[in-house]
Amino acid sequence: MISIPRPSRRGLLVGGAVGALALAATALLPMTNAMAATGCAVTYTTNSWPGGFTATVSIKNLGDPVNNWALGFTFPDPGQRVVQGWSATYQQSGSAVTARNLDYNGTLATGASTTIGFNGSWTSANPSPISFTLNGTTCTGGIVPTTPPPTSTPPPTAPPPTTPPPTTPPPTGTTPVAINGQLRVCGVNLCNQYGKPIQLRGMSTHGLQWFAQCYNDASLNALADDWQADLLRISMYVQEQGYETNPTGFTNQVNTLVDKAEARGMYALIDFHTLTPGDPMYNLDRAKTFFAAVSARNAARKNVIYEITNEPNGVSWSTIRSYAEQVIPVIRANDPDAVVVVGTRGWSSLGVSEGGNSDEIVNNPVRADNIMYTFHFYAASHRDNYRNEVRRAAARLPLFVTEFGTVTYTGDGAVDTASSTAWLDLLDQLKISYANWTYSDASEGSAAFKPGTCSGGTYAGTSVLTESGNFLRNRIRTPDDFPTA
Ligand code: IDC
Repeated sequence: MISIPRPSRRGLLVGGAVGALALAATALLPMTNAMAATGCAVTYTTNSWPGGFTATVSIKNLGDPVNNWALGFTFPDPGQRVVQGWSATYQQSGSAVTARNLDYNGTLATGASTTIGFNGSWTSANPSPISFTLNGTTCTGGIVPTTPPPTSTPPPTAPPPTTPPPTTPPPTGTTPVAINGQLRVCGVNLCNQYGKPIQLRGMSTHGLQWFAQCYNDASLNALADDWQADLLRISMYVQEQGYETNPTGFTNQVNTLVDKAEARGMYALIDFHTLTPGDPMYNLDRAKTFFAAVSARNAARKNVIYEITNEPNGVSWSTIRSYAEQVIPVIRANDPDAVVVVGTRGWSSLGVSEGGNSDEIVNNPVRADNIMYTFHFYAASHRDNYRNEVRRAAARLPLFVTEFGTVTYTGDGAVDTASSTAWLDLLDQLKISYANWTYSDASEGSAAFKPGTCSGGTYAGTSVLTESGNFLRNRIRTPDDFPTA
């Protein structure tokens, strides 16, 4: 099928023993994959700032067509790490990195290229790798490390995610999950099955231990159909009469709501709602047990996102990070492709409420891919300085507003319409997904329904809504922007 000689084969022949052996074998036997000729060229470009960098890696296949590939390279400096990748899955062991194709870019014809990338961190120096392998064969077709000297400031924005060609047939349904399918993080965005950045807009339950009566078929129909919501956050408190008092019962309750969301085409964000105590390590064993159960049970579902700790407080970022690095593998073992959201310091304020900022995360990110970081705000309490930090962080970290209120951080008080509008305009502009606290009839300003609503049967329309509920329904039911090509 492939004629000899051709430039790619010549490239291969100078490539060394493995390629030469493979080619010799093809002269005697019919071509099979096991003896396919191999060869590759890699371009590695970085954009670097103190402590961090973005790498763009272009891979060209100079050998026979491949259906799956693994790109290997070694960082020259021991302080270099892959933090967050896109268009491939990354594994790092010591300084050795392996990037493996995703479904859409696994097939590389002879002469075809694909581009992948990642955000990285470095400590003392950030030299480019000097050698790459494709499916085990050293790439001799040219390595072009083009690394300009570090600049003094990070780039203003993260690189655009690469946009894979659609490999999925057009959606047959019109619900958020039917259109977007399995989500994944690409660059700093949440992307759909077409690799396009999207924003999910939805509501958070109140504590399931108190407001279970608010989550039934009628109320979830209203959320999906009348509100046109994309997302249900399922807030399972751990303390305050929550999970710790009945692990099996609360796990089942969460799973039932995952199913109700799925049946209506909504994403389900499973919130392990830690609050007091603020140290997530207090609940580490419970978190492992809970997430092992829900990730095994929901592995095949495309609508599940895991939020592993709600609002860490009074605890260092390095402790939160260590918690995340122990809980994420438990989820990945069962559900390897699901997005995981990690809480941040100071009640998920990116550190701001405890005097810090997002640099602590950028400089010391969680060592896992396909993750996002949590930001929470209450519009009447948190204003410009918080918005400025979100604007700054969003260029460098994938953010998810898993909870926010239109009122003060107590969950009560008057709706601050001006600040809430400024916040949601910013989140829309940055395509940051959000869930509002709360889809409940609690007697507090943050609740969407008037007290007593959940003892009746009507949830749709505006007559049952509070001022906060009306505001959110108006924001959420505007048309979504879910690109499919
Ligand atoms: C509040 C509830 C309130 C409850 C309290 C303690 O609105 O009814 O008594 O928790 O459980 C958060 C938390 C969230 C809080 C919310 C408002 O994630 O649990 O809910 N809030 O105070 N962080 C900032 C504000």
